Amino acid sequence: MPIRFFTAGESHGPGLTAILEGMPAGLPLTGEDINRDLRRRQKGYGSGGRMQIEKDGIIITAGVMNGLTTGAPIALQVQNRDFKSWKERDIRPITTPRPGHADLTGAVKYGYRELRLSLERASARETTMRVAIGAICKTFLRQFDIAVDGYVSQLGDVVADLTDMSLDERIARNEDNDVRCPDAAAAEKMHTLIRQVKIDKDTLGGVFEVVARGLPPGLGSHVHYDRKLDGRLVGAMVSIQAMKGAEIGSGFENAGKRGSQVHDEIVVDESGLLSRSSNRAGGLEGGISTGEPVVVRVAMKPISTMLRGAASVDLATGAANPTVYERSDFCALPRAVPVGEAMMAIVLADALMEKLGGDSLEEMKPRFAALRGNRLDDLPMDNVAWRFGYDV
Ligand code: EPS
Repeated sequence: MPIRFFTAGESHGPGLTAILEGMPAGLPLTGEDINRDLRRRQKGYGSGGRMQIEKDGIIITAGVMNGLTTGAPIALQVQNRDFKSWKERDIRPITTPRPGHADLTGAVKYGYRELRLSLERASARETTMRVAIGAICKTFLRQFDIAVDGYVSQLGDVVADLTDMSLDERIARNEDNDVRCPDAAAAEKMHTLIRQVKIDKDTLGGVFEVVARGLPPGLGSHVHYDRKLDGRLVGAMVSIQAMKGAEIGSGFENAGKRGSQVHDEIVVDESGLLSRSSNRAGGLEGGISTGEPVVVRVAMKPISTMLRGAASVDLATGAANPTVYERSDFCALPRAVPVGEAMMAIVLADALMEKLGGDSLEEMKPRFAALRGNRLDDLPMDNVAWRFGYDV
């Protein structure tokens, strides 16, 4: 894989760190390219108090000189402002695990004698660095006119009506309101639902969609499981904290239909360009991009930290005990959209680099321009009989 990255850091520790390796040399990159998405990740109705404390801003300490990437690993840091209120404090132990969080599973795995040790690293605070790395990958993809965006399509039981809205329109409206939903009427209902859930001391999840436009055909591969772009995208999405499902295009809806109602017909225009009359495959066939927009839908569970508490067991006493509330979000779905975009950008930048090779943007640009496309001219067929030719 051309791209590798690591993140490190605890939710309430001094800060977060990341290293991204594999970016080519010569990519113009500023802190603002990253901060724009960091700000988007901090904005969204349904957040708890933490987002008022943090003001995430990137510090780049390696791999970018004079405004251009050098091809060396890029090192990134973000400070946790909240750390100053934890620094000098004796920290109360947590011994009652929250169902749905990593409290119990982390303690079983690592032998922790205090559950905060799981919480600190399992926290979605870590997504700050995924967004930072994703923003660099988006900057790389923009060099090839590839855009990655997202929006909320369902929050709790409120489903947006997007049937008559083009992808371009959905994306143009994704920042119109504080729940990132392009359907204004649904957005209002979502807002009301979050307000109610706060009163009820409960939490909410939902569904968001991430879309890549401008991706060339031919990225990924059908030849092996770990090179399939659909598998890589779904894996990346469910690796995000609280994501429990992901589908390509209308995957689950397609499952209930007949083949004739599902598959995207291939048509050719007078210039010899092949295209599709629909995109139910979500831009991927055989684990390879088709050239249509890549669409991934992601299901987020409601956050497991609930103000009302949940039935659990105090591991220190062995007695049934409801969970104790730790400050958290009521609904983080709108803020998860930039995180999903980031993971998609990372996977697609990786797949594009795999296809192009090269160590600098200068080398990659002409290779991109020469890629085979969806044109009859690009696809000469021999149309003659042949043999397998194996000597067995
Ligand atoms: C989180 C709990 C909350 C969220 C946090 C994720 O943090 P705190 O307990 O400090 O209020 O706000 O998200 C972030 C800090 C962030 O930057 O997104 C959790 O338990 O996952």
